[in-house]
Amino acid sequence: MLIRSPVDVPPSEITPREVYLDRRRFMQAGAAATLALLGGNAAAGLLAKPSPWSTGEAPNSRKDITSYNNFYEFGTSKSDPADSAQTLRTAPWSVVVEGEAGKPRRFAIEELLKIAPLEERVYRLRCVEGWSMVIPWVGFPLASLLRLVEPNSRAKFVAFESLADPQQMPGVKSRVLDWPYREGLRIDEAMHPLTILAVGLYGDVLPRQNGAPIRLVVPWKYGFKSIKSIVRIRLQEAQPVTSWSTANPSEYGFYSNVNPDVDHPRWSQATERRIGEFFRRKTLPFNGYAEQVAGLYRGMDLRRFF
Ligand SMILES: Nc1nc2c(c(=O)[nH]1)N[C@H]1C(S)=C(S)[C@@H](COP(=O)(O)O)O[C@H]1N2
Ligand SMILES: [Mo]
Repeated sequence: MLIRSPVDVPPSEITPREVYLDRRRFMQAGAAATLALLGGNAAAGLLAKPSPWSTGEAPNSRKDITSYNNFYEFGTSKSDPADSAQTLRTAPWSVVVEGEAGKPRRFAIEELLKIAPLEERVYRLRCVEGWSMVIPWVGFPLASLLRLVEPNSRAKFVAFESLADPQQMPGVKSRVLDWPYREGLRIDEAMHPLTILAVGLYGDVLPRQNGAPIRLVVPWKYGFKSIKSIVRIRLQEAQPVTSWSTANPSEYGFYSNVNPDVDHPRWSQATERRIGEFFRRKTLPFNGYAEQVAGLYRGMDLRRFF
């Protein structure tokens, strides 16, 4: 057997040790996550690289993040999702990516976990109700998935749908919203590097109440844009119909960018209460992400396009 000594190997063929170890750890993490998803509950670490897009702010506790939730498919009170979502079957799971694309197809969750290296993104989340949290998500850019299906020139918007199974989701039997939960983004918002699909938080697979096994996170918009437990993503020419603007068009617009200057008709949006804190703090334009995203809306009247 011929064994090449290191000096014979051209430098371009040598994988730096760090990169190699990293790659191996990512593969192991992917396998562990798949097992956890298949097994339903097993706690398994999701290895994620820290991302430069993270805020330096201290995250909320795992307890806060997993016990104070909005997920109306499981009821409308903050404790309902943690209590009732444990019946959600997260495996098998797949997401259809269809519409105005050259290569539309269905992706199994196992494939989605491998689309791009997983990153830890510590993001602020501002709910339209006036509270906020800081959450250490694990995910990857939505753009990485969309590029795989090759959007065509008619793909101006992206529509998203959650699972709506009354067998697993008791809230779907009620009429609070028109199911399935629907959301949408303009294509440039969807392709923005801050927009991620989250598959975990605090280094573990996503708890069911937070939208397992895969949910959207758009940190500069009100929390309701960050749709949970996604089963369908459609590229389309028309602006998508969304659950909240259908339920109440004067209160919830399509854009829903966090904006302290545009009040909700029934309450001010100027301040927020960070869960775990006592005093309210000022809400920042675009939830503090103005530097990164304000350019997407240049020339638009943000009172009209709220
Ligand atoms: N499918 C679905 N997605 C949803 C919701 C919902 O009721 N159903 N609630 C939204 C709202 S109002 C908020 S504030 C966030 C909350 O996410 P979290 O519970 O993980 O903090 O999820 C959003 N995504
Ligand atoms: Mo929300």
